[in-house]
Amino acid sequence: MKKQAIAILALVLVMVLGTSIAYAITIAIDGDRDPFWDGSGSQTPGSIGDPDEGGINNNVDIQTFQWTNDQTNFYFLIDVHATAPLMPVLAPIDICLDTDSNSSTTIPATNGIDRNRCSYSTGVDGIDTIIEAYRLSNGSLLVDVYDATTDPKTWLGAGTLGYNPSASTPVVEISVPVTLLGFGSGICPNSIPIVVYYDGGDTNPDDNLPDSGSVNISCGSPTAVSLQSVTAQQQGNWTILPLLGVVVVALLATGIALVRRQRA
Ligand SMILES: [Ca+2]
Ligand SMILES: [Ca+2]
Ligand SMILES: [Ca+2]
Ligand SMILES: [Ca+2]
Repeated sequence: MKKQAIAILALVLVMVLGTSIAYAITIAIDGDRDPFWDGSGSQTPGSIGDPDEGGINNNVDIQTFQWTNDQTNFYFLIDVHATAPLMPVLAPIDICLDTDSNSSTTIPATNGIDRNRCSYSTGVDGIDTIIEAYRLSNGSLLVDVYDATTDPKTWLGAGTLGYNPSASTPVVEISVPVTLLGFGSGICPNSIPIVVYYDGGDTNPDDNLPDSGSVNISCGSPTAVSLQSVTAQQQGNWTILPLLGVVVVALLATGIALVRRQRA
């Protein structure tokens, strides 16, 4: 193969790889911080910080809360004021949302535990949905999504929890289908009041983000993130198949060009 043809093929490969990286964004829910959490592919995750509280052990002390979404899922990240987060067995992380911005759809007064976790003591009202992430002693990682306006809460469905203290950049990652939050099909609020609760197991006090009031997160445009998925395998399919197709076309084109030159 001539040098020119090799150079053209290399250029095509670089262009294809660059295009794939720009659009095939995957946040793997594996407890390891993906670089996409710093922004990539036309999406910039929301981010809010929380102080290092002296009375809270740093491995259960929220430092950063981040979020982003695509058409299918909401993605959340929690980092702590320590090298790695700790999730003791059955000690949950709760993400409490006011999905309808309506204070009358809220946690009943009879459910004191969730009212307390969702920071009701400091004036937050209107929480109607709770995303609860926790792990079992057998190693299972679970995310339950609840309608919190009933007592007991009504289970709506499951999300995905990523927790791995041995990861190279350990964080807690959570994904939840937007449909479980009542979003999707054109319903995507600009503002969703939210409170995060991190239970440290036997460590008291627990951390709330914020300490009072609520953080507004945006569901944003349903196309804020393109082609995200929660598994590396799907990214491989999306990235490699089109790449193989373009490489085959490029090789054929190069071959035809060489044959034509030899004949000429
Ligand atoms: Ca990850
Ligand atoms: Ca602390
Ligand atoms: Ca904190
Ligand atoms: Ca509400």
